Amino acid sequence: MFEAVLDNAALASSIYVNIALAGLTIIVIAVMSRSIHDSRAKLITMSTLMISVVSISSYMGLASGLTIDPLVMPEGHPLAGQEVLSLWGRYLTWAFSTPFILLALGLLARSTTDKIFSAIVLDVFMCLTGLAAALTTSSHAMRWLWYALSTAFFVGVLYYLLVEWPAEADEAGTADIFSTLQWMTIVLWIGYPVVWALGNEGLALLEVGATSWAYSGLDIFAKYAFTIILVLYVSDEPDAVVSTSPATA
Ligand code: RET
Repeated sequence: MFEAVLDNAALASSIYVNIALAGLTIIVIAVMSRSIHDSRAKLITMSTLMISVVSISSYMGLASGLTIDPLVMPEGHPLAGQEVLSLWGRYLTWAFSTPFILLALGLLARSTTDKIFSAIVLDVFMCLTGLAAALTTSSHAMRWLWYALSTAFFVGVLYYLLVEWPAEADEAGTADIFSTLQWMTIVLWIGYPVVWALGNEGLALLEVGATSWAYSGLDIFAKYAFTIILVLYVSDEPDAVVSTSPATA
């Protein structure tokens, strides 16, 4: 599958641009983290750094063709009987990268361990059932049933982002930065199921290169821009993010 990627300029660029940006983000954050000393502020920073560590590995998997396969679509799919290129490694590796986004947001809101844990479990299963939707070739209906299950888990994640964590961020004194990152996350994350539905694996309105670029574009903002915004805030080490809680300080 390595050649199949190189032969398609849109597909190849959507992958290589992200390898470069993930690498750059890792270097920038690693350098910035040297001047952050509080352990809690550092944990938030390291959590965001891990997003790019997973991302560069994920895109290497795609670039090498290791996590891409041609799948024959079942009856009922717009491309039934034809081979569709599935970049299934994306869905698998989201299960490792998105928890770090939620961990960073949960820590920023000073949420409790049980809530962060629940949001992350729902998120991991959202990604894994999304992977199942992409890999199911036995039945078209089953592909969309997996999609529906994944969406149900996503609604659970949105509950934490929209209801639980904003209230906690308010109390913690991080409401301003939290609401910026919260809305960025909500809007961008809703883009992923939309791209899946419109992309070559769903309704096939977009071909493989356009589908991949749509995910890559979302990734650039949901991962690297998110990371930079959060670490710029944390690097000031404001009272609201350091180890001693504002209430006991
Ligand atoms: C899928 C398809 C099935 C339905 C839903 C999905 C949601 C995916 C999301 C992905 C977010 C990914 C991010 C990656 C950054 O590393 C699996 C596309 C609901 C929300 C932020």
